[in-house]
Amino acid sequence: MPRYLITSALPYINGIKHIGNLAGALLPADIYARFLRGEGEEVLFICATDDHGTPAEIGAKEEGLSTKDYCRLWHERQQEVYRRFGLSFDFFGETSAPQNHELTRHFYRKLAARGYIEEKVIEQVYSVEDGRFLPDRYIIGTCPQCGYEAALGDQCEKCTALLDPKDLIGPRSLLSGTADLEWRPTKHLFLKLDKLADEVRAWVDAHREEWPRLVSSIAYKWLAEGLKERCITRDLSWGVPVPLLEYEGKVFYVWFDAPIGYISATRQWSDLDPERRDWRRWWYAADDVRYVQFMAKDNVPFHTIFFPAMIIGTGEPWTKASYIKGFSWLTYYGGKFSTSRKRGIFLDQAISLFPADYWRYFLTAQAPEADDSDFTWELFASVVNRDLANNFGNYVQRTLKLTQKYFGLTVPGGGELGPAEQRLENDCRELCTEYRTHLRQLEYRKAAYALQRLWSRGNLYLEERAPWSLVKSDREAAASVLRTAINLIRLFAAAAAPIIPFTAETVFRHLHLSAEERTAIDATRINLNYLKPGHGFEIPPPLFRRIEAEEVERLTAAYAGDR
Ligand code: B3M
Ligand code: ZN
Repeated sequence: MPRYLITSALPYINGIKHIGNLAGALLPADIYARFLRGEGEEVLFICATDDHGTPAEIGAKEEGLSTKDYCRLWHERQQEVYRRFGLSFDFFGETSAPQNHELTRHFYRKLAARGYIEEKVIEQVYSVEDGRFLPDRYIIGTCPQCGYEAALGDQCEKCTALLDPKDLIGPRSLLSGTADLEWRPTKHLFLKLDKLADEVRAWVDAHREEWPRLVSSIAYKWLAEGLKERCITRDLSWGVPVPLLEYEGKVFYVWFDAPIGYISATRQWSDLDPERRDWRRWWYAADDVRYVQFMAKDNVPFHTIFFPAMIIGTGEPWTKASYIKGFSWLTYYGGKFSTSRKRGIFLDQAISLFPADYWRYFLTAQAPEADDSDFTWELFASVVNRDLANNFGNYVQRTLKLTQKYFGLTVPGGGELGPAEQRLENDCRELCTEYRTHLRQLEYRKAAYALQRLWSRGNLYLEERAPWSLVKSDREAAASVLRTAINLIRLFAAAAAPIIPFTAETVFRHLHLSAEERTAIDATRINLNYLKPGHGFEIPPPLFRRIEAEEVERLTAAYAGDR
């Protein structure tokens, strides 16, 4: 039986992320972790802030803080927001931690010792007006591959091509907008990806059948372009310093130390309790670990090529990804979310507008899996109203209130289960099996669809058996229907728990369920006669509220940005 190591792409430290970041990495990773824990699997779910690179340096300057203080502040703020969204990391670390500095230097030394690092003097962009060398990300221009006009010097976010600032057509400084850029010579270190290409390709080939098409196609596109040596150092003061005498003022490229952050965040976790936790057990010669990574598609090249090449180059048995779940974009009214243009919805705003579970459910049902998925407030409201409020929420209220009205606040006794209940149980068994299969296979839209059909099946049962009229002619039979219906609530909440954990918790509490009574959705354990007559319950407040048209209008106007 494998153990499951789960990581979500490490969010950049600079500021609160938007709901697209939640949809395309953090949330699906969390749902998977919660689901597997519920299935009794051993899981370690790790994330961290990606602290290095230019975004932190620039952000700190803007806020008048030292980069260190800036990172501490935003790390805490991000952690707090993720907690409010119910993200159940076993540990949320930071790539600026000493553990990451140490491990990054270790990777570098191993790669250098094995001949995969080369030093070169290169011409680098110096901006006279800005008075500094410009990191690749601060040079903007037209992508030579696809013609996108706002490509950055390291990558075109439209076509995902990895770029060099030299490739850009019409380059300008992103800081000042100046086109007065000079090339000046400076020394840098390069990772010889070309020498590792065959081994990386063999590794990708070994996974080609299993990985989602989105992921393997990006990997093969990259391999087809040919792997070239890649600069892994930068002229910056914030980052992991290069441990060489003549490299003062230079640090490792953020994409060199960030993926190592997965490992070192695990080490941060185990350093807190070394008697009971062992990071190596997950990361080093860990043959029984199934490692699943979650990320948006622009991160895929780094995880299918660059990081595995680094690992292979060390010659050491670091854990490589078994499965990579890549996501397309969540768009906002057909366009991109934009932090700089304040377009879209940031997580702190989102959580102040609606409880976490509304977002968690919506972003699962509309997950940008194979294709981009478009956010509109109309769609958000219609999914919340239809699936959460009208379907699941109503079912719970209706069932418990009817029971209270006719039998009081305990599971009613009497009556026999008949063919309708048998059919119901069979259907639930099938739908739960389907749901669990989709979650195992990381198919989020399909999983949400199965869940929604499971809830509908409950409403259908109520309609079919109509306990409100049955009670007049056959009180015992009505009791058995409502008893079954309450048992269904338990099943519905247990199934939904990985996706909407807060609501599931509310339901469990009101049904007075113990910890072990809160799971059990595998077909062999489904039992609609589990909660026995006399078991007490309370009526929860309405689980979800409907979002009406005026509110949609108000939100649409308030979150328009400059579109
Ligand atoms: N911070 C990019 C991003 O947030 C980058 C991911 C690092 S994963 C090791 O999209
Ligand atoms: Zn492009």
